[in-house]
Amino acid sequence: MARHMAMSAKSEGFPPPKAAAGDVLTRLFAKRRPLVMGVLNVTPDSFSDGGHFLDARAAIEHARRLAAEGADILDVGAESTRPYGGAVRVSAEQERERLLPVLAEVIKLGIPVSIDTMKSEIAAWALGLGAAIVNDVWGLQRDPDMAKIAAENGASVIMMHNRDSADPAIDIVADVTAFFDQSLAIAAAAGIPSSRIVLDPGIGFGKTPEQSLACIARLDTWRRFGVPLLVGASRKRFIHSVTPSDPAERIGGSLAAHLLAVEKGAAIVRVHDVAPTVQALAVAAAIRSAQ
Ligand code: HH2
Repeated sequence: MARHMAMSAKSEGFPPPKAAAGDVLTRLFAKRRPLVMGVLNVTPDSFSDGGHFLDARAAIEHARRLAAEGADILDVGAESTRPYGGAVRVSAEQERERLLPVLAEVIKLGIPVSIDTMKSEIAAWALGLGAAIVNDVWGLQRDPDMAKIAAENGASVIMMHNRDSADPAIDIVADVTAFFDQSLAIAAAAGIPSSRIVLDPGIGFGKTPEQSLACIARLDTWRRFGVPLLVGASRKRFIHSVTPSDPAERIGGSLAAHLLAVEKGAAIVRVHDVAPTVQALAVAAAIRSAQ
């Protein structure tokens, strides 16, 4: 899109290191600007948009809208991760049933699709349909077959930090770093090349609001891993801790968080509100290149 062209190749964190030819990430990063991943939750209970897109027609329509608004990647999930507790685990069968009428249609839109799942069997099925990326909110550390499935299918993987519960007493940056070390070791052992890896500190997952803020503020710490970083701050509760607001009213906070994340090295932002994010990133890039 024309507005994307205003974005500067000099944006922080670009080009991301070590991408091999042929990988979906390589093709995406050839755009030489931060990427916008649009969220499609085919769930009844997601924290900010649960129930909106459980109907297949509504879900496909929403995916079209995200694409038209400039999403670079569509992240499709059918089990709420419920970062704030109260998650209702769904069986693989239920997850597949929700995805079945939606996923292939979304893939047909021609934009790379990531599958947001904690289950290797769902990942394998989605990759078979043509999804290109596995988004694992447990960083390959929960389902023992996840790394193997990603490796065998030549998929890219988003490895997100997570904890069963928040502990305000810990050094969250050290905890995330140790988790990334472990996830990277699992990926390497399975034969996933670093050109197919994205790391994500998991904003809101097993973190106090203060720890989520710290993960964005200190994002540049994890540049040393030499792989692209993703931040998903969209509508999350830490925004409410700064300015009390319902999830749908957190767009301003989400934009602030994602712009600062990009300044600190995020190569991908995961958002519900694609159009305002694309605009904010384009304006920020135009200002940067006008200096
Ligand atoms: N956040 C959510 C879900 N998946 N994946 C990555 N990589 N990073 C994130 O920050 C992330 C994620 C939570 O947001 P949402 O999908 O809107 O909610 P829910 O999990 O309740 O469906």
